[in-house]
Amino acid sequence: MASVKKLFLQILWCFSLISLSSQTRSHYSFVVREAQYTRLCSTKNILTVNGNFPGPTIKVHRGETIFVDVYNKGNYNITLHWHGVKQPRNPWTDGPAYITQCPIQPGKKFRQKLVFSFEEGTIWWHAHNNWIRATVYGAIYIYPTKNTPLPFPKPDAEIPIIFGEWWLNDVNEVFRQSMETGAAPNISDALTINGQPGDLFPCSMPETFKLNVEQGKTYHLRVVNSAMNLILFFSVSQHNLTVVGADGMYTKPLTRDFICISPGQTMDVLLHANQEPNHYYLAARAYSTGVGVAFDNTTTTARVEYSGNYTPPSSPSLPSLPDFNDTQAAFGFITSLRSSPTRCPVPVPINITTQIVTTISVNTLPCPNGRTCLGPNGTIFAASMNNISFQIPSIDILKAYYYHINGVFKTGFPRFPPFLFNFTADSLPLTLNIPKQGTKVSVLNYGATVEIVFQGTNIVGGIDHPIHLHGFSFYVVGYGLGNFNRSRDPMNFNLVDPPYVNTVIVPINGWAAIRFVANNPGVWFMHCHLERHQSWGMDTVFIVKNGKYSNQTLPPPPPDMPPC
Ligand SMILES: *[C@@H]1O[C@H](CO)[C@@H](O)[C@H](O)[C@H]1NC(C)=O
Ligand SMILES: *[C@@H]1O[C@H](CO)[C@@H](O)[C@H](O)[C@H]1NC(C)=O
Ligand SMILES: *[C@@H]1O[C@H](CO)[C@@H](O)[C@H](O)[C@H]1NC(C)=O
Ligand SMILES: *[C@@H]1O[C@H](CO)[C@@H](O)[C@H](O)[C@H]1NC(C)=O
Ligand SMILES: *[C@@H]1O[C@H](CO)[C@@H](O)[C@H](O)[C@H]1NC(C)=O
Ligand SMILES: *[C@@H]1O[C@H](CO)[C@@H](O)[C@H](O)[C@H]1NC(C)=O
Ligand SMILES: *[C@@H]1O[C@H](CO)[C@@H](O)[C@H](O)[C@H]1NC(C)=O
Ligand SMILES: *[C@@H]1O[C@H](CO)[C@@H](O)[C@H](O)[C@H]1NC(C)=O
Ligand SMILES: *[C@@H]1O[C@H](CO)[C@@H](O)[C@H](O)[C@H]1NC(C)=O
Ligand SMILES: *[C@@H]1O[C@H](CO)[C@@H](O)[C@H](O)[C@H]1NC(C)=O
Ligand SMILES: *[C@@H]1O[C@H](CO)[C@@H](O)[C@H](O)[C@H]1NC(C)=O
Ligand SMILES: [Cu+2]
Repeated sequence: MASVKKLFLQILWCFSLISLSSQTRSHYSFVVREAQYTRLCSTKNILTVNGNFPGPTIKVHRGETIFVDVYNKGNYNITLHWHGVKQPRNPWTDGPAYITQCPIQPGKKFRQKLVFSFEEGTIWWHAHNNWIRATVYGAIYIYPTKNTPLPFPKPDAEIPIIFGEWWLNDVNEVFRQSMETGAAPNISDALTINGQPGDLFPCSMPETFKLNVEQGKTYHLRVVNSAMNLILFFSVSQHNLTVVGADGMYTKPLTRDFICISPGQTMDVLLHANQEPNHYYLAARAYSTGVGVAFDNTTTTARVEYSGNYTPPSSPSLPSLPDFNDTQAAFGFITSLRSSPTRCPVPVPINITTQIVTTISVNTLPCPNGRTCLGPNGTIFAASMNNISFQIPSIDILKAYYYHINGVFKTGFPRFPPFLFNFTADSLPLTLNIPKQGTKVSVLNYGATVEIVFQGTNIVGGIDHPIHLHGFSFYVVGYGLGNFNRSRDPMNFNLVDPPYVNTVIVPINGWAAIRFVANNPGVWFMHCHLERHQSWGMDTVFIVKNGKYSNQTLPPPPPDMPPC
């Protein structure tokens, strides 16, 4: 009898384990294919994963390793990137095309391993070649390890808030056309929340995303900015937002009435439903500072709808958002984010072995003979880091590095700007506009402590740039306006509780400084997450050499790496 009871209890225990972990999975199938979607009264085919837009949510616990089988059943080359997953010793399935892999061609398949380590909270995944990511993206939820509590009161429910951009025309055609003409790509026709533009757009009201809330409860918003080219402000009418995580790392709680988030950034945000039962708008629109730079100036909305007996207004009030060019509002928020460094895998690096200062610039290239170019003054738009406009090679850099294939890339990315001038002067000589072109990488020793200062410039035109690094999170130790001054600015660095993130917004007319430990061997892309700047060459690559021990060494590639 006792043993039967024990068996029964054991079975019960197994079931409870299953139900606890049933929301997470260790294997996913992602089928990339076209599907028909209607937005703004017009229907078109877009690339999706499993027919969903946004794509499926990956749910894991901290520290797990999972596999995603990616089938390409569309008509385009594709690669998928797991944004914010550090992938220790596993650049092979990181995803950026021609950096760590050749694309998965139509009809082909690639099994991608996702190695989660210290990430917790919310990150995301997206396509990483050309402009495919415009419709191919989704969220990644990372729960704490079993039996570890959250560092904030357990929310009553979790809700994705995934921002995107929608083009009425085929977005791949928008990209192709801009590459052909050298002009800036056409701006989007709508911003979206979870794929929906919201009530302010024609034909959109019935499908507007709704957050159904109960007064007194707390909601965990898993916020992802997967827009292509826009930093965003967002806010909920008459409610505060409390940020408790950013880029897959919990932060000290930060309560504000609006949030500023760039493409590539993710945030865990608590919304307390503490107002009168009613309908309220959640809204987002652009933060865009480039003088004369066209941008999608529309507002996307979702509705927060309280349960209860009341008559909702026919149109709830919109939250007030900062002006589109309010840098003070944006950076007032951005510079208030703080980590709890005890949660982070490495302390803030104090002794720096590798110092890098790089300009980040928009540029122009002369129009080749016989072509008509539609960039400024008949040129072609380009962009650069330290005056090198990155050229994507035709074999991936990781393969070339691992198998010693010559001629794919060059080492010696400059550690300092090749030419010093007043980077943030109001107007600069046109002779500075034209960058060099090349595929230059920085080689780092294993364990190097690296500091990078990103210096914005006003060449062609200044704007804020969200810079994203693959393979690492980094501490943002400082921001400033004007030209970075080595003898003055480091004295004000925050080496106590700087945010630990994977994307940093470099302010217009200013700079930002980051620090990280190069403890992840492999090939790692770094680029502006405004997609047009990435396409124009505001990119570079780090190669981190192997360390002494076998656990600090790049393993061989998986057997099914896509060929070029
Ligand atoms: C881009 O915009 C231009 C000007 O409005 C228009 O002529 C062109 O057709 C657009 N291209 C695409 C791909 O939408
Ligand atoms: C938002 O937070 C501010 C500052 O903490 C507080 O004064 C205000 O009452 C809060 N508003 C709401 C709606 O909770
Ligand atoms: C953006 O749109 C608003 C409202 O439609 C308008 O008042 C404002 O002038 C626009 N701003 C820019 C920079 O286009
Ligand atoms: C923002 O743009 C408006 C014009 O729309 C301009 O009047 C204002 O000076 C700008 N503000 C900043 C901080 O650049
Ligand atoms: C930094 O270097 C100094 C001098 O070499 C050394 O005394 C100190 O312990 C180092 N600090 C860290 C955190 O490694
Ligand atoms: C650089 O240009 C800015 C904007 O014109 C000006 O305010 C600043 O004084 C200049 N800095 C130097 C070092 O010349
Ligand atoms: C970049 O390099 C080109 C070619 O050497 C040069 O003409 C240009 O002035 C440089 N620009 C900057 C900002 O260093
Ligand atoms: C285009 O030409 C005008 C007139 O020479 C100049 O003021 C402007 O800076 C140029 N723009 C670019 C991006 O070359
Ligand atoms: C850098 O800062 C130092 C110390 O404040 C100052 O003496 C120096 O003039 C500054 N350099 C520039 C180029 O502004
Ligand atoms: C790797 O092995 C070395 C030596 O056994 C050990 O000190 C280190 O902590 C291990 N882990 C990593 C990530 O280097
Ligand atoms: C797809 O990728 C393959 C392998 O790199 C390449 O040869 C081919 O040109 C690509 N196709 C397109 C349409 O870009
Ligand atoms: Cu940029």
